[in-house]
Parts: sequence; C-alpha cells; structure tokens
Amino acid sequence: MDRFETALVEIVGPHHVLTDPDLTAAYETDWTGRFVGRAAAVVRPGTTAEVAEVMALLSAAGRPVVPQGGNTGLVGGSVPLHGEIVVSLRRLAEIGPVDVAAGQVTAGAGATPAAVDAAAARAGLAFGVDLAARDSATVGGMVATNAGGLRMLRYGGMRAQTAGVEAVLADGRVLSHLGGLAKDNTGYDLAGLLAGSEGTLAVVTGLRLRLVPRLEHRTTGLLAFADADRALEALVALRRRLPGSLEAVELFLAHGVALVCDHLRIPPPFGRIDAVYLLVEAAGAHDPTEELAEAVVDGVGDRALDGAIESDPAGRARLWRYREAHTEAISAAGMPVKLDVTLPAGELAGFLGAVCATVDRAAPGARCVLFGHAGDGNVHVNVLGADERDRAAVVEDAVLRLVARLGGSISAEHGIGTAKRAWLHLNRSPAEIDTFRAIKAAFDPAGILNPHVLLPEEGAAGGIVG
Ligand code: 2HG
Ligand code: ZN
Repeated sequence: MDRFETALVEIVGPHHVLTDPDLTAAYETDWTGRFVGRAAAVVRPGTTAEVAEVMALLSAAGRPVVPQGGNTGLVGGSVPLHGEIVVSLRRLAEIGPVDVAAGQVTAGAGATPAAVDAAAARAGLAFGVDLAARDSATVGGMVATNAGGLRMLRYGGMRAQTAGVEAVLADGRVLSHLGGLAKDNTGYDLAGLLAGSEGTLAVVTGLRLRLVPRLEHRTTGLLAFADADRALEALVALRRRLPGSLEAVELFLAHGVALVCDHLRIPPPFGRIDAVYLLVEAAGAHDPTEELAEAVVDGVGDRALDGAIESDPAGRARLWRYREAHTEAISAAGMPVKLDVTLPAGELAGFLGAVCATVDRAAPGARCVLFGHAGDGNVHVNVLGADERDRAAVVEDAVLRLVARLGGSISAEHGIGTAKRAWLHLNRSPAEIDTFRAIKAAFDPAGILNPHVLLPEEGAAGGIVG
C-alpha cells in the first residue's frame, strides 16, 4: 500500500478503500456495459466529514475524482474512464425524520428514491420523482444528473424537489444549506446549480427534499393506436381533461413491445402488437378511475384501437411492465447505444416517424427502439447493433443533429456525461459553454472533479461528422 492509500485508509477505514479488481469492478462499468474504466481506487466514505477529508487529500495530491452514486447512469458520467479515483457516496444513506409541517425530509446522498419514498409514506407523504431504478439509484446521483423519471409531468424533476443541498467542494470545504426555507432570496441558488452539474462542481453529500401528498388512489390505462399522430392527439386531449390528476403519460412502440414480450415471455397487450401505445396514470385523493375512463371515452374516442384500465395494484403492474421492462429487455438483446432527447410538442410525431430511418442510414441494419415520457416530449432512442465505436458515433451524430434541427434537446434527463459532450455545442452557444467553464473554474480551479464529463474537450471542434 502506498502512502496515499494509507492516508485514505486512515480517513475511511481499511474496508472502504478498494483496489482489488474483483471488488472495484462493479464501480468501473456503467449499467449498459458500454462504458468501462479502471479506478486507481474506490473510496467509500461514511460521513460528510469523511468526504471532506478525502477531498482535501485528493485535492492536495491533484488526483482526479469521479463521484458515484448508484451507478445507474446511462451516459458514462460516473465511471472512471481515465483511471480516476471513484468516491462512492452510497454509504451516506441516512434519512432524517420527515418534517411534516414543511413537507420535507433531509436525506444523505446515498439514499435510494425508494427508501426516501418509504420514509415519506410513513408520514402520509410521497417522493415526487419515481423511476425504474428506484431501488438502486441514489438521490445524490439523481440531483447531480437532474433526473426526471415517470412523474415529471406532474411534479417536475430533481431540481424541483431539491429545497437545499449539502456538498463538498474540490478542496474539502463543505457547503451546507439544508434549511429548506420556502422563501430564501439570499443570493445564488447553489442547489439549483448543482442539480445537473454531473459531479463537475462539487460532491453532493446531502439533500433537503420536498415531498408531495401521498395519493392513495391510482388508475392506470393502456391505449393502443395505429400511428403516432393519433396517439399524440390523444395525449393533448388527456392533458386537457385531467388537469388535476394526470401523473404520467408514457409512450412505447411496436418494436419495443415485441422485445419486452419476448424477454418476459408474456403475451402482447390486447393479443396483438400495435404500432403505438400510451400508458396513462391518474392519481388522486379520490378514486380517479371514472374520470380517466370518461376522458378516454370522450377525449380519445375512436382515435384508439383498443384500451384497458386497471385500478388494482396487480392489474396496474401488469400494464406498467410493458413500459418498465424496456430498458432491461433491450439490454438482454444486445449492448444498446442510448440517446435521450426532448422534442418540442409540435415536432414529436415527425421525429418519431423520421428517426429510425435516420438511424438506418447512419448504421444500416441497426435496430431502433423508441420509448419514453410522451408527456414531457422525451424520447429514449435505443439502438441495437451499433455499439462498435465508429458506428455508434455516426448514429449518435445523425440523431442528435436531427434533434437539434427540430429545436430539441440532446439530453432530456440522463445528462451529458462523457457520451454526449462532443455534441453539447448543438444546444449550447459558445458564450454559454464559456460561462460553464468559468463556473467550473470557480468551483474546482484545479479541475479534479469529473474532469472528462459534461464540458467539451478544450479546442474540440464539436461533433464528429461535419
Ligand atoms: C426510462 O425512462 C429511463 O426508463 C431509461 O430513463 C431509458 O433505457 C433507457 O434508455
Ligand atoms: Zn426515462
């Protein structure tokens, strides 16, 4: 063990500095298996004070760091691709008592959203962000990437849930602003800035999270359509008719359902595979089943080919699995190239109709699977059979340029990570990127925090195809 490792061990204890490749492997590969690195070491501090000491040591030694939560990210932003030291925040999982009066809770960065929601439930409240990785993602990682999830439509994403933040600066100083006051105009909104900063500005160690009322009555509907135009017209009608109870409107298509059905060995909805599906969830203090049924009959009408509504947990889960199993079913079929984009509402149908042809031109024979959060205009474009490096880059370039031409965002909710940094210029002007660099330099002058993430490489022309 060298002097540096000995110093780390003195801070966090011998069991929490990992260098054995068998032990570090899980921290070095992202969920998709597409981004694989090798960490100089994995350090697992157990308190904010330990994170501060670790950062002071790493900063003095000029050692680059990748902060890591649940490592469920999809853009290569939390793995040590350049031999960095991984600082895992998972042990900071403590959740404080729910402050019922404020409707808030203080949680360690390593708490999972499921654990925060369970704590909130005991006080009759809920955590407003829900996503498929609810048992393995961490709230610290979710604020670092400003995760969106399944209920973004109703409650907003992680930035909206964050009433305060505690974070350790690169040099080990601690920023702590966890009071959660409803009104607090005392200068820059550092919590808002850290949301979406992807570990490049500071290491998030704790959060003051807003909670939402726990709505005990929930109803889920699945609707099948012959095309995207009709599905998106139905989305507009449902939003209009369910302003107080609509919680999610999710989208998936024939090729995704076919993969899910193969993977889970279940029959397709309504006994056949249709072109486009919307999964709709309404929730309220009173049973919204009738309201949803009326909205479907009167608002959607014969635009839909078929539909089902389920209110009991087992029935709802049966409908949700067609949507939630997409990521897993796609990964079971190969190593996907993942794109996560938002389109303006008026461009969504056109994009859904055009993007797979764009993928096919870029990588003939690749399989294009589309699904996502229709209510937010957010499409997950997953491409199978294009993971070979050059082929992946050509697909990414073609799709992201199409998105930018249509006025969309090249990263809706997964972040930029290492995967999308070459294309940041499609959405952000030189003046914005210069401002990002100035902010980065103010927080982390030595540039040791996630140095290969988010910001384009200095001097890079941007994109890979002219
Ligand atoms: C989801 O909406 C996640 O299920 C994952 O954002 C998306 O696997 C993906 O591409
Ligand atoms: Zn998503």
